[in-house]
Amino acid sequence: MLELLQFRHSPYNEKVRWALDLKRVPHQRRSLLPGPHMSVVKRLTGRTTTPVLMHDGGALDGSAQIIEWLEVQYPSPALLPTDAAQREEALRIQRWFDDDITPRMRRTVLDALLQQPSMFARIFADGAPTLKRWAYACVVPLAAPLVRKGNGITGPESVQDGHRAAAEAFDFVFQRGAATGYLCSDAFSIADLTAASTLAVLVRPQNSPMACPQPVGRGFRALMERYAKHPGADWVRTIYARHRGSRSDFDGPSLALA
Ligand SMILES: N[C@@H](CCC(=O)N[C@@H](CS)C(=O)NCC(=O)O)C(=O)O
Repeated sequence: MLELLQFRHSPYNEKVRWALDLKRVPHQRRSLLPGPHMSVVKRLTGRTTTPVLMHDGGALDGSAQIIEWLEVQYPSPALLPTDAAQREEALRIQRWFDDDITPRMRRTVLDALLQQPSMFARIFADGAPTLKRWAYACVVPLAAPLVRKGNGITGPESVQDGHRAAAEAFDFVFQRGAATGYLCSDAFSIADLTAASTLAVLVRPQNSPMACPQPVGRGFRALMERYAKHPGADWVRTIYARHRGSRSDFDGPSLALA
């Protein structure tokens, strides 16, 4: 049985959950807490990033690499266009989000969450046993400077840069999605899945795994409201409604789907 080691709220983890769900791949999910995850993940991959997919005794990390592997093992439905030029373009959009837009936006999101460490703890420890949630909420304020440093939150300029990345991405999906509803060709692909997973962190589509525990803190609410009326946010909601389904369960819907 495949096992996904995940953070519950993370664009890269959402990408892989979404691909697994779409392809109806039987698997289990284990939610890790940022921080304590490090020793677990490093032992498996030599790095500390999630998602990690455990398969046949091996461990794969990197959302793009995991999805590439899934695409070979579980080809249907395909996430890559068959046309070579369109496939190259879909992969280029994925790389742009993975390597540029998402890490920049993440600084702004984490900065807003860390203004209220209890909110950060609640989002990431959502679903954990009470005692674990409580212990995590005690540790997060102490670990906040490390989280900032590890994610490149060096001051107001890095937060502003995240806003520039978000604006660029929302404009892009609105403009590129205008003709067919999709970013590449006229069908859903890895480009849409990647862009929507990243922007879902700000849009928080209802009835999806990326909706967060309510109520959200004031700083984070202000951040969500800043982009809620952007037409690109409508694109994200539409893609979620059409292609994500309403699986708000982080912990193993695929077992039920198998
Ligand atoms: N390029 C990687 C990035 C993964 C990544 O940055 N994951 C974050 C969560 S959003 C993480 O696990 N951070 C914790 C760490 O780096 O220790 C991917 O596509 O999977």
